[in-house]
Amino acid sequence: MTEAERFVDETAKWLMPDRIHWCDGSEEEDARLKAQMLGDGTLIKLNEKELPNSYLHRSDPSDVARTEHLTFICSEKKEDAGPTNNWLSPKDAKAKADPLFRGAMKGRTMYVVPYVMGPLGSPFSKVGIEITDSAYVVANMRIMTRMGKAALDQLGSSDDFVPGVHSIGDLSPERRAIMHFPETKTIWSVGSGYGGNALLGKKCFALRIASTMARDQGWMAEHMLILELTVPSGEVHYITAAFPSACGKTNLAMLVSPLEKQGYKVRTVGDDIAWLRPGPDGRLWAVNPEAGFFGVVPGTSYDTNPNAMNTITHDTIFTNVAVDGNGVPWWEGKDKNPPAGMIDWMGKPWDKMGKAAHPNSRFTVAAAQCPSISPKFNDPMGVPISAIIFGGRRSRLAPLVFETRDWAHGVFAAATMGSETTAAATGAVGVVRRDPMAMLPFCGYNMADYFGHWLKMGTLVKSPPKIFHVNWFRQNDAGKFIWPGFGENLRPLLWMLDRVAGKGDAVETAIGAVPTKGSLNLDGLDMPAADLDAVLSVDNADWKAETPGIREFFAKFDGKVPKPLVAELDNLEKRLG
Ligand code: GTP
Ligand code: SPV
Ligand code: MN
Repeated sequence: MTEAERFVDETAKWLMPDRIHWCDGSEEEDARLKAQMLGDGTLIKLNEKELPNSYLHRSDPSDVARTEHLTFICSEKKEDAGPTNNWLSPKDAKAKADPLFRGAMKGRTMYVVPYVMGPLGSPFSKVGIEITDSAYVVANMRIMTRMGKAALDQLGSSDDFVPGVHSIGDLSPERRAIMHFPETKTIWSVGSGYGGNALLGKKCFALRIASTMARDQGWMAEHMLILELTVPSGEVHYITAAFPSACGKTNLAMLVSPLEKQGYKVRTVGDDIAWLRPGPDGRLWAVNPEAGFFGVVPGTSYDTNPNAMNTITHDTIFTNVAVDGNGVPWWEGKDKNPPAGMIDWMGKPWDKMGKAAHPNSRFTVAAAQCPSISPKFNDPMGVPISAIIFGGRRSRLAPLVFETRDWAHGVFAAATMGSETTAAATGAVGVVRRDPMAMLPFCGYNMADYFGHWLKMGTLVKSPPKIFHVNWFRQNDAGKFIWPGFGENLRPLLWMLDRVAGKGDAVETAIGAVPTKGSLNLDGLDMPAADLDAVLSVDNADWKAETPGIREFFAKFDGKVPKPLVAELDNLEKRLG
C-alpha cells in the first residue's frame, strides 16, 4: 500500500462515505460530474451558444467568501502562529474537528483529488491530495491545478504530498473551520464549499503550508501575480506584484498595453500566487503554482480587462453572478445596460435594490484559455524577476508609485502596508488594516519570523530585485479614482524598469523616490496636470498620522519584529520630522 492509499483508507474510515472515487482528471470524468451537478442543481447551464460548456454555481448565501475568523493555524506553540493568526493546538483542533468530520460523508461520494502545484515535472512543483465530498470542488480543482493522473504519475510511490481533507459538512458557519497543521503539512477544512476555504491547493497549500516549507527551505510563497513585459529593444522583464485580495492582481497581470505600437507588450504568467527562489545566476526566480484563474467578476469588462473577458467566453464556471433570461451571465461593471428579467446571484428575480452579482462573485477558468498567457507559463524553471511591487487600496495617503531605498526599506514598506478591506473575505468592507505583503490572511506562521525570512532572502539572492509600492485607488474629494488604472498601469511599470536600469528621474520624499512628472511615459494619456500632481503627492502630515498605527502593529509581536525593520520605522519618523 502506498502512503496515498493509506491516507485515503484512513480518511474513509473516519468520514464513512458510501463511495470512493479516485479522480483521473479526464474529460469524460469532468463531463460525468457536470451532468450529475446539472441533475442535482449544483450547476446551472449557461447559454451554450454564447458561452459553450459554461456553468453557473450559486453557493449557499452564507458561504460566499473566505472566512478569516474561522481559519486556524494549528501549531504546537501559539507563538509559532503569531498574533495575526487564529491559533488552536493540534490537540484542540482535532477535538473540535472530529465531530464535524466523523461520518460526514455518509450517503455521499468521497472524491480523491491528486493535484500538482507548479508546472508538471518542475523541480519546484509539489503534490497535494485533496479528499472532498464536493463535485464542484473537483471541477474547480481540475481547472485550478494539474489534477488527476498526471499528479499521481508525478507522485509515484513517494509519500511526499500534502494531505487535505475537505467536507462541505452542512455549510453552516457555526460548524465551519479551515485548519492548517504546518508541523505535519496537513489541511482540514469543513463547512464551506467556497473558493479559498475549499479549493485546498490555493491559499491553504500554496500559501499557508507552502510559506512554512519556504521558511525552512530558503524560498518564498507569496500572494503575487507574475507579469511579463517586453520593451521595444526586445528585452523581456518579469515583475511580481502583491496586492491584497480584490485589489487588482488579476487585472494588472492581464493588462493590455496602451503602448503596444511602440513595442511595449505585456503577457501573463500568474495572477494570484508566486513561488520564488534564488536562481543559480544570483537572481530571484518565480513560478506560478496554479493552472487557472479564480478571478473577481464584478468590474470585469471589455474596457477594464479585455483579456479576462476573452478568457471567460467558454469552458468557464461562474460562481454567484446574475443571469439574464437567455442564460447569459451579468454583473455590476460588465456594461451599463443590465438586461431585463434578470435573476440575481441568490436565484431570485433581481429587484435592482441590491447587487445583481455578489461583490465576490468569481470565474474559474484555465490559464491556457487566456489570450495573454505567457509562453513561459509552463516553464519548469519559471522566470527571473526584475522588480517586486507591493500595493493596496488607499483612497488617501499612498502615491501612485514610489521606489524604496534598498531591500530592507522595501521589506519595511511591504511589512507595514495598509489597505482597505474588500468583499473577498467576510466582514466589514473599506476599513484600513495593516496587510503585510498582502499575506495577513495567508501566512502560515508568526509574521515577525516571516519578516525575518524576507530580510534573509535579500542576502541569499546576490542581486535582489528593487522593491516598489503602488496605489491605483487614490480618490479626489468627490470620491472618484484620480488615476485611470487598468491598462494605464503600464506607465508606472515602465518607470520602474527605467529605475532598475539606473535611469528615470525621481524626487526623494520621506517614504521613498517618487517619479518626476516628466519621467512617466504618458504618451496618449490625456490627464489633467493637477490630477497627476495629486496622484504623485506625498503629504508628510498624513504619513505622520500613519506611523503610530505601524508602531502599534509592531508592538503586537512582543519584541519579535526584526531590529532592521524597527530601525526603518525610526528613520521614517525622523525623515517625516
Ligand atoms: P483576488 O483574486 O481576490 O486576490 O483579487 P485581485 O487582487 O486579483 O483583484 P482583481 O484584479 O480581480 O481586481 C479587484 C477589483 O478591483 C475588480 O473589481 C477590478 O475591476 C478592480 N480594479 C483592478 N485594477 C484596478 C485599477 O487599476 N483601478 C481601479 N479603479 N480598479 C481596479
Ligand atoms: C483571495 O481572496 O485572495 C482570492 C480568492 O484569490 S480565494 O480563492 O477565495 O482566496
Ligand atoms: Mn488572491
